[in-house]
Amino acid sequence: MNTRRSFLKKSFLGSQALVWGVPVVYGSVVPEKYPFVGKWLADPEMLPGKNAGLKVLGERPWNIETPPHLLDDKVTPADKMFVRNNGLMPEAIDVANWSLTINGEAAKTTKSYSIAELKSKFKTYTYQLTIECGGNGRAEFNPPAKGNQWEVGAVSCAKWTGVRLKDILMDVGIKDDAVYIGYYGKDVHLSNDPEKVVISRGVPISKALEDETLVAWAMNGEDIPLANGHPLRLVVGGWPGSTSGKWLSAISVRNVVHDGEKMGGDSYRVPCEAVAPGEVVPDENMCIIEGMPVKSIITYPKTGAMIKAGQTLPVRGHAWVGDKSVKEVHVSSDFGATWQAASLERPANRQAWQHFSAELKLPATGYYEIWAKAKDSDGKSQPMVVPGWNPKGYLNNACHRIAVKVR
Ligand SMILES: Nc1nc2c(c(=O)[nH]1)N[C@H]1C(S)=C(S)[C@@H](COP(=O)(O)O)O[C@H]1N2
Ligand SMILES: [Mo]
Repeated sequence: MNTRRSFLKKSFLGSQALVWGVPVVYGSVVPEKYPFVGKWLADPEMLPGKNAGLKVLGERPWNIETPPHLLDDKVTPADKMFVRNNGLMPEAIDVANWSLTINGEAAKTTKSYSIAELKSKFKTYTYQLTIECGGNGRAEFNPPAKGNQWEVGAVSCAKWTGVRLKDILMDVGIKDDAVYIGYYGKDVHLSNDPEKVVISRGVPISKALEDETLVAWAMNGEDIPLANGHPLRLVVGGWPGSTSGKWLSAISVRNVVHDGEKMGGDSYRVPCEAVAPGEVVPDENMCIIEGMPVKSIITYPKTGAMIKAGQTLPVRGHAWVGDKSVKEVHVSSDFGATWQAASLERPANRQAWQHFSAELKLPATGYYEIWAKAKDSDGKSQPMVVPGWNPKGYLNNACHRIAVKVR
């Protein structure tokens, strides 16, 4: 880990000898400030353990999305998990001395726990939990919304192991006026100013007390990857990813709606009532995003696949929805004129995505689009078109479409 980290550091400093984290083979030939053509195209493997096929949207801070065909696993492996950082990852993490402090005006007392204490004091649970960035799908909004231009791959569903936040909060004791929790993490502000908080979001106390809301130290049975929050993170399944605080060091129990960094303004908030695209929305008409809307992705085949004529095409993917469950998934190969029911599996547990699969008959050679559409347990479907424009481009749950060619 240490060598990887000093290696990372060199490339962050923009050393002319390294591009994409590797030496420039003929580097001695070029002048000192030579602007390397490939400079801006970071290599996802510069982050320890990440897959070379991921798409880097930015490297300061790191923002990396997973192309849908790399999300084909039922349980997202560490190397294929997207990364959404708002600041710089903490360095020199000392797991033995890491602590989680519970405080806040609605906590009966202030208490700190080491990771070893969390493990020994409370019962351990493992849940598979969907984490989707609130801005997943932002790239499709028009007028465009500022921010990382996520396509469909800012979503993951790994197996998280830890203790229930509820058990910790019960051990500390919460007052009757507790309405919200807010997290704090150990990442560093882009300005390097230690006084500045990168992000400090939270959820209502009712969500914090759900069985599946975890303080986790492991993912898929191993240490959490550094970029995904090692050594401790909050995991709030089904809500915007921004509520799942990484590098977790404190949780405040609040008697007001948490007012931490990125809880107000346009951050993770959308117009309470629909607005015209591009409209300026007054602050008091903005509402905090809660459970994520129903959505699905096609993870097989890969868009652009060439298929031999006369075969049926297996199609598969996942569907998910914030606090409900997915009831149905349908697929279409004729631009939505007809829809075929996919077979849909039950989730591993609440707030885990559900796998779907179907066999499609594609009658002639030529170009096809495969569309998928999920419906939740309240009867709400994904829209065919990009829904509800909002200033920061959140909550695009439009149907995923891929293209294939039969020849
Ligand atoms: N401390 C901290 N926690 C954080 C963030 C961050 O920048 N710092 N980003 C949030 C956002 S916006 C998302 S979508 C998820 C992404 O989780 P991942 O990077 O593990 O995929 O982490 C959330 N937790
Ligand atoms: Mo996010």
